[in-house]
Amino acid sequence: MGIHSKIRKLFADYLRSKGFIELPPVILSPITDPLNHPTAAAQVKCYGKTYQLMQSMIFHKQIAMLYLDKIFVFSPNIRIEPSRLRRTGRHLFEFTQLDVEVRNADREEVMKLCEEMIVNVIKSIKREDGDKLEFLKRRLIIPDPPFKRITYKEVYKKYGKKFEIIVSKKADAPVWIVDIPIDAREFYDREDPNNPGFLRDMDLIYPEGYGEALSGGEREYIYERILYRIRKKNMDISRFKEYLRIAKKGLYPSAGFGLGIERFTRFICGLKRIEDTTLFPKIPGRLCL
Ligand code: ASN
Repeated sequence: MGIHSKIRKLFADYLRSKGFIELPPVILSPITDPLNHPTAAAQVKCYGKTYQLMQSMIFHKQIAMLYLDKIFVFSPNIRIEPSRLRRTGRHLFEFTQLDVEVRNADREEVMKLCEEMIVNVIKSIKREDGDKLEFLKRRLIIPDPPFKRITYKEVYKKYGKKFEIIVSKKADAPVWIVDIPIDAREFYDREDPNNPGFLRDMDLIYPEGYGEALSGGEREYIYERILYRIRKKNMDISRFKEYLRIAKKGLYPSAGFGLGIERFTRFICGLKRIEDTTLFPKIPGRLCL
Protein backbone atom coordinates (compact mmCIF):
# COMPACT_ATOMS: atom_id res chain seq x y z
CA MET A 1 0.00 0.00 0.00
CA GLY A 2 2.97 2.30 0.60
CA ILE A 3 4.19 1.79 -2.96
CA HIS A 4 0.62 1.95 -4.32
CA SER A 5 0.14 5.33 -2.66
CA LYS A 6 3.51 6.58 -3.89
CA ILE A 7 2.67 5.49 -7.45
CA ARG A 8 -0.44 7.70 -7.46
CA LYS A 9 1.60 10.64 -6.20
CA LEU A 10 4.36 10.13 -8.78
CA PHE A 11 1.97 9.84 -11.74
CA ALA A 12 0.12 12.97 -10.62
CA ASP A 13 3.37 14.92 -10.04
CA TYR A 14 4.69 13.90 -13.45
CA LEU A 15 1.52 14.83 -15.32
CA ARG A 16 1.16 18.15 -13.46
CA SER A 17 4.77 18.99 -14.34
CA LYS A 18 3.79 18.55 -18.01
CA GLY A 19 0.84 20.96 -17.71
CA PHE A 20 -1.97 18.42 -17.13
CA ILE A 21 -4.95 19.30 -14.92
CA GLU A 22 -6.49 16.67 -12.67
CA LEU A 23 -10.26 16.24 -12.93
CA PRO A 24 -12.30 14.78 -10.09
CA PRO A 25 -13.68 11.37 -11.09
CA VAL A 26 -17.20 10.93 -12.39
CA ILE A 27 -18.90 8.02 -10.61
CA LEU A 28 -22.45 8.14 -12.02
CA SER A 29 -23.61 9.17 -15.47
CA PRO A 30 -26.25 8.23 -18.05
CA ILE A 31 -23.32 7.38 -20.38
CA THR A 32 -20.30 5.17 -19.94
CA ASP A 33 -17.88 3.07 -21.94
CA PRO A 34 -19.80 0.13 -23.48
CA LEU A 35 -16.53 -1.91 -23.56
CA ASN A 36 -15.91 -4.60 -26.13
CA HIS A 37 -16.43 -7.56 -23.82
CA PRO A 38 -19.44 -8.63 -21.74
CA THR A 39 -19.94 -7.17 -18.26
CA ALA A 40 -23.11 -7.13 -16.16
CA ALA A 41 -24.89 -3.77 -16.02
CA ALA A 42 -24.09 -1.68 -12.94
CA GLN A 43 -26.80 0.93 -12.58
CA VAL A 44 -28.62 2.91 -9.93
CA LYS A 45 -31.84 4.91 -10.08
CA CYS A 46 -31.58 8.52 -8.99
CA TYR A 47 -34.69 10.73 -9.09
CA GLY A 48 -36.35 8.23 -11.37
CA LYS A 49 -33.51 8.34 -13.90
CA THR A 50 -31.07 5.52 -14.65
CA TYR A 51 -27.38 6.18 -14.04
CA GLN A 52 -24.48 3.89 -14.93
CA LEU A 53 -21.46 3.33 -12.73
CA MET A 54 -18.38 4.21 -14.77
CA GLN A 55 -16.81 1.42 -16.80
CA SER A 56 -14.44 4.13 -18.04
CA MET A 57 -14.65 7.91 -18.39
CA ILE A 58 -13.85 7.85 -22.11
CA PHE A 59 -16.82 10.04 -23.16
CA HIS A 60 -16.26 12.47 -20.30
CA LYS A 61 -12.61 12.77 -21.33
CA GLN A 62 -13.64 13.69 -24.88
CA ILE A 63 -16.20 16.20 -23.61
CA ALA A 64 -13.63 17.66 -21.18
CA MET A 65 -11.46 18.46 -24.21
CA LEU A 66 -13.96 21.22 -25.06
CA TYR A 67 -12.69 23.09 -21.98
CA LEU A 68 -9.18 21.82 -21.19
CA ASP A 69 -6.40 20.56 -23.41
CA LYS A 70 -4.52 18.14 -21.13
CA ILE A 71 -6.30 16.22 -18.41
CA PHE A 72 -5.92 13.24 -16.10
CA VAL A 73 -8.27 11.53 -13.67
CA PHE A 74 -7.83 8.76 -11.12
CA SER A 75 -11.08 7.19 -12.19
CA PRO A 76 -12.69 4.41 -10.14
CA ASN A 77 -14.20 1.95 -12.60
CA ILE A 78 -16.78 -0.75 -11.94
CA ARG A 79 -16.67 -3.67 -14.38
CA ILE A 80 -18.68 -6.68 -13.33
CA GLU A 81 -16.68 -9.27 -15.24
CA PRO A 82 -17.39 -13.03 -15.25
CA SER A 83 -16.32 -14.55 -11.91
CA ARG A 84 -13.92 -17.02 -13.60
CA LEU A 85 -11.63 -14.02 -14.24
CA ARG A 86 -10.62 -13.97 -10.58
CA ARG A 87 -8.16 -16.77 -11.45
CA THR A 88 -6.14 -14.50 -13.76
CA GLY A 89 -4.68 -12.54 -10.84
CA ARG A 90 -5.21 -9.42 -12.97
CA HIS A 91 -8.92 -8.61 -12.53
CA LEU A 92 -10.80 -6.66 -9.88
CA PHE A 93 -14.40 -5.58 -10.42
CA GLU A 94 -13.63 -2.21 -8.85
CA PHE A 95 -10.30 -0.67 -9.78
CA THR A 96 -8.75 2.70 -10.47
CA GLN A 97 -7.75 3.76 -13.92
CA LEU A 98 -5.37 6.63 -14.51
CA ASP A 99 -7.21 8.15 -17.46
CA VAL A 100 -5.32 10.68 -19.60
CA GLU A 101 -6.44 12.67 -22.66
CA VAL A 102 -4.73 15.30 -24.82
CA ARG A 103 -6.49 17.63 -27.25
CA ASN A 104 -5.21 17.63 -30.86
CA ALA A 105 -2.68 14.92 -30.05
CA ASP A 106 -1.93 11.92 -32.22
CA ARG A 107 -1.00 8.38 -31.20
CA GLU A 108 2.76 8.95 -31.45
CA GLU A 109 2.62 11.87 -29.05
CA VAL A 110 0.64 9.95 -26.47
CA MET A 111 2.86 6.85 -26.75
CA LYS A 112 5.91 9.00 -26.10
CA LEU A 113 4.21 10.54 -23.07
CA CYS A 114 3.39 7.06 -21.70
CA GLU A 115 6.96 5.89 -22.12
CA GLU A 116 8.45 8.93 -20.41
CA MET A 117 5.90 8.83 -17.60
CA ILE A 118 6.41 5.12 -16.87
CA VAL A 119 10.22 5.35 -16.97
CA ASN A 120 10.12 8.42 -14.73
CA VAL A 121 7.88 6.70 -12.15
CA ILE A 122 9.94 3.49 -12.13
CA LYS A 123 13.14 5.51 -11.63
CA SER A 124 11.62 7.42 -8.70
CA ILE A 125 10.31 4.25 -7.04
CA LYS A 126 13.72 2.60 -7.33
CA ARG A 127 15.38 5.68 -5.90
CA GLU A 128 12.93 6.43 -3.09
CA ASP A 129 11.50 3.01 -2.19
CA GLY A 130 14.47 0.72 -2.66
CA ASP A 131 13.97 -0.68 0.85
CA LYS A 132 10.38 -1.69 0.09
CA LEU A 133 11.40 -3.33 -3.21
CA GLU A 134 14.12 -5.20 -1.37
CA PHE A 135 11.62 -6.41 1.23
CA LEU A 136 9.45 -7.69 -1.66
CA LYS A 137 12.56 -9.21 -3.30
CA ARG A 138 11.66 -7.33 -6.48
CA ARG A 139 14.39 -6.64 -9.01
CA LEU A 140 12.98 -3.89 -11.21
CA ILE A 141 14.65 -3.05 -14.48
CA ILE A 142 14.34 0.50 -15.80
CA PRO A 143 13.10 0.17 -19.40
CA ASP A 144 14.74 2.03 -22.20
CA PRO A 145 12.40 3.97 -24.54
CA PRO A 146 11.26 3.81 -27.28
CA PHE A 147 9.63 0.49 -26.36
CA LYS A 148 9.41 -2.22 -29.01
CA ARG A 149 6.31 -2.15 -31.25
CA ILE A 150 4.46 -5.02 -32.89
CA THR A 151 1.23 -4.86 -34.86
CA TYR A 152 -1.79 -6.85 -33.70
CA LYS A 153 -1.75 -8.71 -37.01
CA GLU A 154 1.85 -9.84 -36.49
CA VAL A 155 1.39 -11.04 -32.90
CA TYR A 156 -1.86 -12.79 -33.74
CA LYS A 157 -0.21 -14.61 -36.62
CA LYS A 158 2.76 -15.59 -34.48
CA TYR A 159 1.05 -16.63 -31.24
CA GLY A 160 -2.69 -16.97 -31.95
CA LYS A 161 -5.54 -15.97 -29.65
CA LYS A 162 -3.55 -15.98 -26.40
CA PHE A 163 -0.89 -13.63 -27.77
CA GLU A 164 -1.13 -11.11 -24.94
CA ILE A 165 0.11 -13.39 -22.20
CA ILE A 166 2.68 -15.07 -24.49
CA VAL A 167 4.16 -11.72 -25.56
CA SER A 168 4.22 -10.62 -21.92
CA LYS A 169 5.98 -13.79 -20.72
CA LYS A 170 8.62 -13.61 -23.44
CA ALA A 171 9.37 -9.90 -22.97
CA ASP A 172 11.98 -8.41 -20.66
CA ALA A 173 10.80 -4.84 -21.32
CA PRO A 174 7.36 -3.31 -22.04
CA VAL A 175 6.04 -3.94 -25.57
CA TRP A 176 3.51 -1.96 -27.63
CA ILE A 177 0.84 -3.73 -29.65
CA VAL A 178 -0.49 -1.30 -32.26
CA ASP A 179 -3.09 -1.21 -35.06
CA ILE A 180 -5.82 -3.22 -33.41
CA PRO A 181 -8.58 -4.48 -35.74
CA ILE A 182 -11.84 -2.58 -35.66
CA ASP A 183 -13.86 -5.55 -34.32
CA ALA A 184 -11.53 -6.07 -31.37
CA ARG A 185 -12.15 -2.60 -29.91
CA GLU A 186 -14.84 -0.13 -28.94
CA PHE A 187 -16.38 2.28 -31.47
CA TYR A 188 -14.67 5.39 -30.09
CA ASP A 189 -11.09 4.53 -31.15
CA ARG A 190 -10.31 6.12 -34.52
CA GLU A 191 -10.15 4.01 -37.66
CA ASP A 192 -6.92 4.60 -39.54
CA PRO A 193 -7.80 6.34 -42.82
CA ASN A 194 -4.60 4.87 -44.33
CA ASN A 195 -5.27 1.37 -43.05
CA PRO A 196 -9.05 0.76 -43.11
CA GLY A 197 -10.27 -1.94 -40.74
CA PHE A 198 -7.54 -1.08 -38.22
CA LEU A 199 -7.47 1.53 -35.48
CA ARG A 200 -5.01 4.27 -34.55
CA ASP A 201 -4.71 2.72 -31.12
CA MET A 202 -2.33 0.79 -28.90
CA ASP A 203 -1.94 -1.48 -25.88
CA LEU A 204 1.13 -1.59 -23.71
CA ILE A 205 2.11 -5.01 -22.39
CA TYR A 206 4.25 -5.47 -19.27
CA PRO A 207 7.20 -7.84 -19.39
CA GLU A 208 7.65 -10.96 -17.19
CA GLY A 209 4.08 -12.18 -17.71
CA TYR A 210 2.31 -9.28 -15.97
CA GLY A 211 0.01 -8.74 -18.96
CA GLU A 212 -1.69 -5.54 -20.13
CA ALA A 213 -0.58 -2.20 -18.70
CA LEU A 214 -2.70 0.28 -20.58
CA SER A 215 -4.76 0.83 -23.67
CA GLY A 216 -5.58 3.95 -25.59
CA GLY A 217 -5.43 5.66 -28.95
CA GLU A 218 -6.77 8.43 -31.12
CA ARG A 219 -10.53 9.01 -30.96
CA GLU A 220 -13.31 9.27 -33.47
CA TYR A 221 -14.48 12.87 -33.06
CA ILE A 222 -16.56 13.60 -36.17
CA TYR A 223 -20.26 13.10 -35.45
CA GLU A 224 -21.04 11.17 -38.65
CA ARG A 225 -18.06 8.88 -38.08
CA ILE A 226 -19.15 8.16 -34.51
CA LEU A 227 -22.67 7.31 -35.71
CA TYR A 228 -21.24 5.08 -38.42
CA ARG A 229 -19.02 3.25 -35.92
CA ILE A 230 -21.86 2.70 -33.40
CA ARG A 231 -24.07 1.33 -36.19
CA LYS A 232 -21.27 -0.92 -37.40
CA LYS A 233 -21.26 -2.52 -33.94
CA ASN A 234 -25.05 -3.04 -34.19
CA MET A 235 -25.47 -0.98 -31.04
CA ASP A 236 -28.51 1.05 -30.13
CA ILE A 237 -27.85 4.73 -30.84
CA SER A 238 -30.22 5.80 -28.04
CA ARG A 239 -27.82 4.36 -25.46
CA PHE A 240 -25.42 7.19 -26.23
CA LYS A 241 -27.83 10.04 -26.89
CA GLU A 242 -26.39 12.46 -24.29
CA TYR A 243 -22.91 11.94 -25.77
CA LEU A 244 -24.14 12.21 -29.36
CA ARG A 245 -25.97 15.47 -28.62
CA ILE A 246 -22.63 17.02 -27.65
CA ALA A 247 -20.65 15.29 -30.42
CA LYS A 248 -23.08 16.76 -32.97
CA LYS A 249 -22.07 20.27 -31.89
CA GLY A 250 -18.42 19.31 -32.43
CA LEU A 251 -15.65 17.55 -30.53
CA TYR A 252 -11.91 18.14 -30.82
CA PRO A 253 -9.57 15.48 -32.13
CA SER A 254 -7.79 13.92 -29.16
CA ALA A 255 -5.79 10.93 -28.05
CA GLY A 256 -5.28 9.37 -24.66
CA PHE A 257 -5.06 6.20 -22.64
CA GLY A 258 -6.08 4.50 -19.43
CA LEU A 259 -3.58 2.75 -17.15
CA GLY A 260 -4.75 0.43 -14.36
CA ILE A 261 -3.20 1.57 -11.08
CA GLU A 262 -3.55 -1.79 -9.32
CA ARG A 263 -1.98 -3.60 -12.30
CA PHE A 264 0.89 -1.13 -12.35
CA THR A 265 1.36 -1.65 -8.59
CA ARG A 266 1.33 -5.43 -9.09
CA PHE A 267 4.03 -5.13 -11.75
CA ILE A 268 6.19 -2.75 -9.70
CA CYS A 269 5.94 -4.94 -6.59
CA GLY A 270 6.26 -8.21 -8.53
CA LEU A 271 3.08 -9.63 -6.95
CA LYS A 272 1.34 -12.74 -8.18
CA ARG A 273 -2.20 -11.58 -7.42
CA ILE A 274 -3.79 -8.19 -7.96
CA GLU A 275 -5.79 -8.41 -4.73
CA ASP A 276 -2.51 -7.98 -2.85
CA THR A 277 -2.05 -4.46 -4.25
CA THR A 278 -4.83 -2.81 -2.28
CA LEU A 279 -6.65 -2.90 1.07
CA PHE A 280 -10.22 -3.55 -0.06
CA PRO A 281 -9.93 -5.52 -3.30
CA LYS A 282 -13.10 -6.42 -5.18
CA ILE A 283 -12.48 -9.98 -6.34
CA PRO A 284 -14.82 -11.13 -9.12
CA GLY A 285 -17.48 -13.51 -7.80
CA ARG A 286 -16.77 -12.89 -4.12
CA LEU A 287 -18.51 -10.78 -1.51
CA CYS A 288 -15.88 -8.18 -0.68
CA LEU A 289 -15.63 -5.30 1.74
N1 ASN B 1 -9.60 4.50 -20.73
C1 ASN B 1 -9.30 3.82 -21.94
C2 ASN B 1 -8.84 4.79 -22.99
O1 ASN B 1 -8.68 5.94 -22.71
C3 ASN B 1 -10.48 3.07 -22.45
C4 ASN B 1 -10.91 1.93 -21.59
O2 ASN B 1 -10.66 1.85 -20.42
N2 ASN B 1 -11.63 1.00 -22.15
O3 ASN B 1 -8.61 4.43 -24.12
